[in-house]
Amino acid sequence: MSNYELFPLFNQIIKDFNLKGELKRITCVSTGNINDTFVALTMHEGHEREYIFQRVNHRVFSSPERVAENVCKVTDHVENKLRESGVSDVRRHVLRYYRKSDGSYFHITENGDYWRALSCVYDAISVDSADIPHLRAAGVAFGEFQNHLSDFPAESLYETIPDFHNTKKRYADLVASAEADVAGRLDSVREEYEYLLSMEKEATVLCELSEKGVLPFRVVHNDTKCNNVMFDSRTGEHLAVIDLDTVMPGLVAYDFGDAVRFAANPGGEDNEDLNRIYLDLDYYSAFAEGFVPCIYGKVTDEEIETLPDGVLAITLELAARFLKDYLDGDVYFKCKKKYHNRIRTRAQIALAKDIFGKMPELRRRLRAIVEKING
Ligand code: GN1
Ligand code: MG
Repeated sequence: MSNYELFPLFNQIIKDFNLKGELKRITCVSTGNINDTFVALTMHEGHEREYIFQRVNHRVFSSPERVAENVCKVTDHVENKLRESGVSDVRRHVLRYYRKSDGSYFHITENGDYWRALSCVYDAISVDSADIPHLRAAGVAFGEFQNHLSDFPAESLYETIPDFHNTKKRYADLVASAEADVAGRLDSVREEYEYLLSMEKEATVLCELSEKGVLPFRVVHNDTKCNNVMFDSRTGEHLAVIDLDTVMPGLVAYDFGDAVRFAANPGGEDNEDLNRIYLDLDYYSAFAEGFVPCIYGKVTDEEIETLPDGVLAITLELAARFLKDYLDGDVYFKCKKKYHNRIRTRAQIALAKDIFGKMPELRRRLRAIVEKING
Protein backbone atom coordinates (compact mmCIF):
# COMPACT_ATOMS: atom_id res chain seq x y z
CA MET A 1 0.00 0.00 0.00
CA SER A 2 1.35 3.44 -0.88
CA ASN A 3 1.49 6.33 1.57
CA TYR A 4 -1.01 8.08 -0.71
CA GLU A 5 -3.58 5.37 0.17
CA LEU A 6 -2.49 5.13 3.79
CA PHE A 7 -2.83 8.81 4.75
CA PRO A 8 -6.65 8.99 4.62
CA LEU A 9 -6.90 5.58 6.30
CA PHE A 10 -4.48 6.53 9.08
CA ASN A 11 -6.30 9.82 9.65
CA GLN A 12 -9.46 7.81 10.14
CA ILE A 13 -7.68 5.46 12.56
CA ILE A 14 -6.37 8.43 14.55
CA LYS A 15 -9.94 9.72 14.79
CA ASP A 16 -11.45 6.33 15.65
CA PHE A 17 -9.01 5.68 18.46
CA ASN A 18 -9.01 9.28 19.73
CA LEU A 19 -5.23 9.56 19.27
CA LYS A 20 -3.48 12.88 19.60
CA GLY A 21 -2.14 15.14 16.89
CA GLU A 22 -2.12 15.64 13.18
CA LEU A 23 -0.59 12.93 11.00
CA LYS A 24 2.76 14.03 9.57
CA ARG A 25 4.67 10.97 8.46
CA ILE A 26 4.19 7.24 7.90
CA THR A 27 7.11 4.81 8.05
CA CYS A 28 6.78 1.17 7.06
CA VAL A 29 8.47 -1.40 9.33
CA SER A 30 9.37 -4.08 6.84
CA THR A 31 10.57 -6.90 9.11
CA GLY A 32 7.43 -8.97 9.85
CA ASN A 33 6.56 -12.00 7.76
CA ILE A 34 2.87 -12.03 8.63
CA ASN A 35 1.36 -8.68 9.72
CA ASP A 36 1.98 -5.23 8.17
CA THR A 37 3.43 -2.68 10.58
CA PHE A 38 3.79 1.09 10.32
CA VAL A 39 4.91 3.93 12.55
CA ALA A 40 2.57 6.92 12.35
CA LEU A 41 4.14 10.21 13.45
CA THR A 42 1.82 12.98 14.52
CA MET A 43 2.37 16.54 15.75
CA HIS A 44 0.47 17.49 18.88
CA GLU A 45 0.83 20.96 20.46
CA GLY A 46 4.32 21.30 19.04
CA HIS A 47 5.44 17.81 20.13
CA GLU A 48 5.97 14.76 17.98
CA ARG A 49 4.12 11.57 18.92
CA GLU A 50 4.51 8.12 17.48
CA TYR A 51 1.98 5.30 17.25
CA ILE A 52 2.21 1.80 15.84
CA PHE A 53 -0.51 0.85 13.35
CA GLN A 54 -0.70 -2.78 12.34
CA ARG A 55 -2.79 -4.63 9.81
CA VAL A 56 -3.36 -8.08 11.28
CA ASN A 57 -3.21 -10.95 8.83
CA HIS A 58 -6.53 -12.59 9.53
CA ARG A 59 -5.87 -15.57 7.30
CA VAL A 60 -3.18 -16.50 9.84
CA PHE A 61 -4.97 -15.15 12.94
CA SER A 62 -8.53 -16.20 12.29
CA SER A 63 -9.91 -14.20 15.22
CA PRO A 64 -8.05 -10.88 15.60
CA GLU A 65 -10.44 -9.81 18.36
CA ARG A 66 -9.54 -12.80 20.48
CA VAL A 67 -5.83 -12.27 19.78
CA ALA A 68 -6.27 -8.73 21.09
CA GLU A 69 -8.03 -10.00 24.22
CA ASN A 70 -5.14 -12.42 24.85
CA VAL A 71 -2.53 -9.71 24.41
CA CYS A 72 -4.35 -7.36 26.78
CA LYS A 73 -4.65 -10.04 29.47
CA VAL A 74 -0.94 -10.75 29.12
CA THR A 75 0.13 -7.09 29.16
CA ASP A 76 -2.10 -6.41 32.20
CA HIS A 77 -0.45 -9.31 34.00
CA VAL A 78 3.09 -8.22 33.06
CA GLU A 79 2.31 -4.64 34.01
CA ASN A 80 1.14 -5.70 37.48
CA LYS A 81 4.32 -7.71 37.98
CA LEU A 82 6.46 -4.76 36.93
CA ARG A 83 4.65 -2.43 39.32
CA GLU A 84 5.03 -4.95 42.16
CA SER A 85 8.77 -5.14 41.50
CA GLY A 86 9.02 -1.35 41.60
CA VAL A 87 9.71 -0.58 37.92
CA SER A 88 9.04 3.13 37.66
CA ASP A 89 8.47 3.79 33.98
CA VAL A 90 6.07 0.93 33.23
CA ARG A 91 4.88 2.55 29.99
CA ARG A 92 8.26 1.84 28.40
CA HIS A 93 8.16 -1.81 29.50
CA VAL A 94 4.79 -2.88 28.14
CA LEU A 95 3.16 -2.11 24.84
CA ARG A 96 -0.50 -1.13 25.07
CA TYR A 97 -3.36 -1.52 22.63
CA TYR A 98 -5.62 1.49 22.16
CA ARG A 99 -9.36 1.01 22.18
CA LYS A 100 -12.01 2.84 20.23
CA SER A 101 -14.78 4.62 22.13
CA ASP A 102 -17.03 1.57 21.65
CA GLY A 103 -14.38 -0.55 23.40
CA SER A 104 -13.24 -2.47 20.32
CA TYR A 105 -9.60 -2.94 19.38
CA PHE A 106 -9.89 -2.68 15.60
CA HIS A 107 -10.64 -0.33 12.79
CA ILE A 108 -12.12 -2.63 10.16
CA THR A 109 -11.98 -1.33 6.60
CA GLU A 110 -14.61 -1.85 3.90
CA ASN A 111 -12.56 -4.67 2.40
CA GLY A 112 -12.32 -6.42 5.75
CA ASP A 113 -8.80 -5.44 6.84
CA TYR A 114 -8.22 -5.36 10.59
CA TRP A 115 -6.12 -2.41 11.80
CA ARG A 116 -5.00 -2.00 15.40
CA ALA A 117 -3.21 0.87 17.13
CA LEU A 118 -0.49 0.33 19.70
CA SER A 119 1.60 2.59 21.86
CA CYS A 120 5.19 3.25 20.82
CA VAL A 121 8.04 2.92 23.32
CA TYR A 122 9.85 6.26 23.27
CA ASP A 123 13.64 6.59 22.93
CA ALA A 124 13.77 2.91 22.05
CA ILE A 125 15.13 0.80 19.22
CA SER A 126 14.72 -2.75 18.03
CA VAL A 127 17.62 -4.56 16.37
CA ASP A 128 17.46 -7.15 13.60
CA SER A 129 21.04 -8.27 14.13
CA ALA A 130 22.00 -7.92 17.77
CA ASP A 131 25.53 -7.55 19.09
CA ILE A 132 26.70 -9.39 22.22
CA PRO A 133 25.47 -6.83 24.82
CA HIS A 134 22.04 -6.56 23.14
CA LEU A 135 21.80 -10.34 22.94
CA ARG A 136 22.54 -10.73 26.62
CA ALA A 137 19.88 -8.10 27.35
CA ALA A 138 17.45 -9.91 25.05
CA GLY A 139 18.10 -13.09 27.04
CA VAL A 140 17.21 -11.27 30.25
CA ALA A 141 14.12 -9.73 28.61
CA PHE A 142 12.71 -13.08 27.46
CA GLY A 143 13.76 -14.80 30.70
CA GLU A 144 11.99 -12.18 32.80
CA PHE A 145 8.98 -12.31 30.50
CA GLN A 146 8.86 -16.06 31.12
CA ASN A 147 8.96 -15.45 34.88
CA HIS A 148 6.29 -12.79 34.76
CA LEU A 149 3.97 -15.27 33.08
CA SER A 150 4.83 -18.21 35.35
CA ASP A 151 1.58 -17.78 37.31
CA PHE A 152 -0.54 -16.61 34.39
CA PRO A 153 -3.73 -18.69 34.08
CA ALA A 154 -3.02 -20.60 30.86
CA GLU A 155 -6.64 -21.75 30.55
CA SER A 156 -7.75 -18.13 30.10
CA LEU A 157 -5.80 -17.88 26.83
CA TYR A 158 -7.33 -18.46 23.44
CA GLU A 159 -5.09 -20.60 21.22
CA THR A 160 -4.37 -18.02 18.51
CA ILE A 161 -2.76 -20.55 16.15
CA PRO A 162 -3.51 -24.14 17.15
CA ASP A 163 -0.49 -26.48 17.25
CA PHE A 164 1.83 -23.55 16.61
CA HIS A 165 5.00 -25.30 17.78
CA ASN A 166 3.77 -28.86 17.54
CA THR A 167 6.74 -30.05 15.51
CA LYS A 168 5.20 -33.49 14.90
CA LYS A 169 2.17 -31.85 13.35
CA ARG A 170 4.42 -29.46 11.37
CA TYR A 171 6.22 -32.49 9.93
CA ALA A 172 2.94 -34.23 9.10
CA ASP A 173 1.76 -31.04 7.36
CA LEU A 174 4.99 -30.93 5.34
CA VAL A 175 4.55 -34.53 4.22
CA ALA A 176 0.93 -33.85 3.22
CA SER A 177 2.00 -30.83 1.17
CA ALA A 178 4.79 -32.81 -0.51
CA GLU A 179 2.33 -35.55 -1.42
CA ALA A 180 -0.17 -33.04 -2.81
CA ASP A 181 2.57 -30.97 -4.54
CA VAL A 182 -0.04 -28.46 -5.70
CA ALA A 183 2.49 -26.00 -7.10
CA GLY A 184 4.54 -28.71 -8.83
CA ARG A 185 7.69 -27.71 -6.91
CA LEU A 186 8.67 -30.89 -5.09
CA ASP A 187 11.27 -31.93 -7.67
CA SER A 188 13.17 -28.69 -7.09
CA VAL A 189 13.49 -29.31 -3.33
CA ARG A 190 13.76 -33.07 -3.08
CA GLU A 191 17.16 -32.92 -1.38
CA GLU A 192 15.90 -30.46 1.25
CA TYR A 193 12.78 -32.52 1.81
CA GLU A 194 14.78 -35.75 2.26
CA TYR A 195 17.14 -34.03 4.67
CA LEU A 196 14.29 -32.77 6.84
CA LEU A 197 12.69 -36.23 6.92
CA SER A 198 16.02 -37.73 7.96
CA MET A 199 16.10 -35.32 10.93
CA GLU A 200 12.58 -35.94 12.19
CA LYS A 201 13.79 -37.65 15.37
CA GLU A 202 15.95 -34.67 16.37
CA ALA A 203 13.17 -32.26 15.44
CA THR A 204 10.53 -34.00 17.52
CA VAL A 205 12.56 -35.06 20.55
CA LEU A 206 11.05 -32.33 22.74
CA CYS A 207 7.51 -33.12 21.58
CA GLU A 208 8.13 -36.72 22.66
CA LEU A 209 9.38 -35.61 26.07
CA SER A 210 6.41 -33.35 26.54
CA GLU A 211 4.01 -36.15 25.55
CA LYS A 212 5.68 -38.35 28.16
CA GLY A 213 5.12 -35.63 30.75
CA VAL A 214 8.84 -34.94 31.22
CA LEU A 215 8.63 -31.38 29.87
CA PRO A 216 5.70 -29.22 31.00
CA PHE A 217 3.82 -26.73 28.90
CA ARG A 218 4.11 -23.19 30.23
CA VAL A 219 2.80 -19.88 28.96
CA VAL A 220 5.60 -18.76 26.64
CA HIS A 221 6.20 -16.08 24.01
CA ASN A 222 6.59 -18.41 21.00
CA ASP A 223 8.26 -15.87 18.68
CA THR A 224 11.45 -14.78 20.41
CA LYS A 225 13.32 -13.05 17.62
CA CYS A 226 15.60 -10.38 19.07
CA ASN A 227 13.70 -7.71 17.14
CA ASN A 228 10.77 -8.48 19.43
CA VAL A 229 12.58 -6.75 22.28
CA MET A 230 12.69 -2.95 22.52
CA PHE A 231 15.95 -1.57 23.90
CA ASP A 232 16.69 1.84 25.38
CA SER A 233 18.43 3.65 22.52
CA ARG A 234 21.01 5.21 24.84
CA THR A 235 21.77 2.59 27.48
CA GLY A 236 20.94 -0.62 25.57
CA GLU A 237 18.82 -1.76 28.54
CA HIS A 238 15.91 -4.03 27.60
CA LEU A 239 12.46 -2.47 27.78
CA ALA A 240 9.26 -4.01 26.40
CA VAL A 241 8.90 -7.48 24.91
CA ILE A 242 6.62 -7.05 21.89
CA ASP A 243 4.72 -9.10 19.29
CA LEU A 244 2.59 -11.00 21.76
CA ASP A 245 0.16 -12.51 19.24
CA THR A 246 1.44 -16.02 19.79
CA VAL A 247 1.76 -16.00 23.59
CA MET A 248 0.33 -19.43 24.34
CA PRO A 249 1.23 -22.58 26.26
CA GLY A 250 4.42 -24.12 24.87
CA LEU A 251 7.91 -25.31 25.75
CA VAL A 252 10.54 -23.05 27.32
CA ALA A 253 13.21 -24.70 25.12
CA TYR A 254 11.43 -23.45 22.01
CA ASP A 255 11.56 -19.84 23.20
CA PHE A 256 15.25 -20.26 23.98
CA GLY A 257 15.84 -22.09 20.71
CA ASP A 258 14.02 -19.61 18.50
CA ALA A 259 15.92 -16.68 19.96
CA VAL A 260 19.27 -18.40 19.34
CA ARG A 261 18.23 -19.63 15.88
CA PHE A 262 17.49 -16.09 14.80
CA ALA A 263 20.05 -13.97 16.59
CA ALA A 264 23.11 -16.23 16.68
CA ASN A 265 23.19 -16.75 12.92
CA PRO A 266 25.22 -13.82 11.54
CA GLY A 267 24.14 -14.65 7.98
CA GLY A 268 20.50 -13.90 8.68
CA GLU A 269 17.36 -15.89 8.11
CA ASP A 270 17.29 -15.82 4.33
CA ASN A 271 20.84 -15.43 3.12
CA GLU A 272 21.46 -17.09 -0.23
CA ASP A 273 25.18 -17.39 0.50
CA LEU A 274 25.07 -20.50 2.66
CA ASN A 275 28.75 -20.09 3.58
CA ARG A 276 27.73 -17.14 5.72
CA ILE A 277 25.23 -19.15 7.72
CA TYR A 278 26.39 -20.72 10.96
CA LEU A 279 25.72 -20.68 14.67
CA ASP A 280 28.02 -18.21 16.39
CA LEU A 281 28.88 -19.82 19.72
CA ASP A 282 29.65 -16.54 21.46
CA TYR A 283 26.25 -15.19 20.46
CA TYR A 284 24.70 -18.38 21.78
CA SER A 285 26.54 -17.95 25.08
CA ALA A 286 25.53 -14.30 25.34
CA PHE A 287 21.83 -15.08 25.01
CA ALA A 288 22.10 -18.06 27.37
CA GLU A 289 23.98 -15.96 29.97
CA GLY A 290 21.05 -13.55 29.98
CA PHE A 291 18.24 -16.10 29.81
CA VAL A 292 19.28 -19.06 31.96
CA PRO A 293 19.91 -17.26 35.30
CA CYS A 294 16.45 -15.66 35.03
CA ILE A 295 14.62 -18.98 34.78
CA TYR A 296 17.00 -21.21 36.76
CA GLY A 297 15.32 -22.70 39.84
CA LYS A 298 11.89 -21.75 38.48
CA VAL A 299 11.77 -24.47 35.83
CA THR A 300 12.79 -28.13 36.09
CA ASP A 301 16.30 -29.52 35.58
CA GLU A 302 15.05 -31.34 32.46
CA GLU A 303 13.85 -28.06 31.01
CA ILE A 304 17.27 -26.50 31.53
CA GLU A 305 19.14 -29.54 30.17
CA THR A 306 17.06 -29.64 26.98
CA LEU A 307 17.48 -25.96 26.07
CA PRO A 308 20.11 -26.79 23.39
CA ASP A 309 17.73 -29.36 21.86
CA GLY A 310 15.29 -26.51 21.40
CA VAL A 311 17.78 -24.67 19.18
CA LEU A 312 18.02 -27.58 16.75
CA ALA A 313 14.33 -28.53 16.93
CA ILE A 314 12.97 -25.05 16.22
CA THR A 315 15.41 -24.54 13.33
CA LEU A 316 14.27 -27.80 11.73
CA GLU A 317 10.64 -26.93 12.44
CA LEU A 318 10.94 -23.55 10.75
CA ALA A 319 12.73 -25.14 7.77
CA ALA A 320 9.78 -27.54 7.52
CA ARG A 321 7.31 -24.63 7.71
CA PHE A 322 9.13 -22.63 5.01
CA LEU A 323 9.38 -25.72 2.80
CA LYS A 324 5.70 -26.53 3.25
CA ASP A 325 4.80 -22.98 2.25
CA TYR A 326 7.04 -23.22 -0.81
CA LEU A 327 5.31 -26.46 -1.81
CA ASP A 328 1.88 -24.90 -1.21
CA GLY A 329 2.72 -22.02 -3.58
CA ASP A 330 3.66 -19.32 -0.98
CA VAL A 331 0.39 -18.81 0.80
CA TYR A 332 1.49 -18.15 4.41
CA PHE A 333 4.73 -16.17 4.75
CA LYS A 334 5.12 -12.88 2.92
CA CYS A 335 7.55 -13.37 0.04
CA LYS A 336 9.78 -10.45 -0.83
CA LYS A 337 11.73 -12.10 -3.63
CA LYS A 338 11.41 -14.95 -6.12
CA TYR A 339 11.54 -18.38 -4.46
CA HIS A 340 11.89 -16.67 -1.09
CA ASN A 341 10.55 -19.66 0.83
CA ARG A 342 13.04 -21.98 -0.86
CA ILE A 343 15.86 -19.58 0.02
CA ARG A 344 14.62 -19.49 3.62
CA THR A 345 14.38 -23.28 3.74
CA ARG A 346 17.94 -23.70 2.49
CA ALA A 347 19.24 -21.14 4.98
CA GLN A 348 17.53 -22.85 7.92
CA ILE A 349 18.80 -26.25 6.78
CA ALA A 350 22.37 -24.92 6.53
CA LEU A 351 21.96 -23.55 10.03
CA ALA A 352 20.49 -26.81 11.35
CA LYS A 353 23.45 -28.76 9.96
CA ASP A 354 25.88 -26.43 11.70
CA ILE A 355 23.93 -26.56 14.96
CA PHE A 356 23.84 -30.38 14.81
CA GLY A 357 27.64 -30.52 14.66
CA LYS A 358 27.92 -28.08 17.57
CA MET A 359 25.44 -29.76 19.94
CA PRO A 360 28.13 -31.11 22.32
CA GLU A 361 29.59 -27.59 22.60
CA LEU A 362 26.13 -26.04 23.15
CA ARG A 363 25.57 -28.48 26.00
CA ARG A 364 29.04 -27.86 27.44
CA ARG A 365 28.55 -24.09 27.44
CA LEU A 366 25.13 -24.44 29.03
CA ARG A 367 26.60 -26.64 31.78
CA ALA A 368 29.27 -24.00 32.43
CA ILE A 369 26.59 -21.34 32.89
CA VAL A 370 24.66 -23.58 35.30
CA GLU A 371 27.84 -24.32 37.28
CA LYS A 372 28.51 -20.62 37.56
CA ILE A 373 24.98 -19.99 38.87
CA ASN A 374 25.46 -22.73 41.46
CA GLY A 375 28.74 -21.14 42.50
C1 GN1 B 1 6.82 -15.15 11.50
O1 GN1 B 1 6.05 -12.23 11.25
P1 GN1 B 1 7.08 -12.58 12.26
O2 GN1 B 1 8.43 -12.27 11.73
O3 GN1 B 1 6.81 -11.98 13.60
C2 GN1 B 1 6.19 -16.37 12.15
C3 GN1 B 1 7.18 -17.00 13.12
C4 GN1 B 1 8.46 -17.36 12.40
C5 GN1 B 1 9.02 -16.11 11.74
C6 GN1 B 1 10.25 -16.43 10.94
C7 GN1 B 1 2.63 -16.13 13.33
O4 GN1 B 1 7.02 -14.18 12.52
O5 GN1 B 1 6.62 -18.19 13.65
O6 GN1 B 1 9.41 -17.90 13.29
O7 GN1 B 1 8.05 -15.49 10.88
N1 GN1 B 1 4.97 -15.99 12.83
C8 GN1 B 1 3.82 -16.65 12.63
O8 GN1 B 1 10.89 -15.26 10.61
O9 GN1 B 1 3.73 -17.65 11.92
MG1 MG C 1 5.72 -12.47 15.21
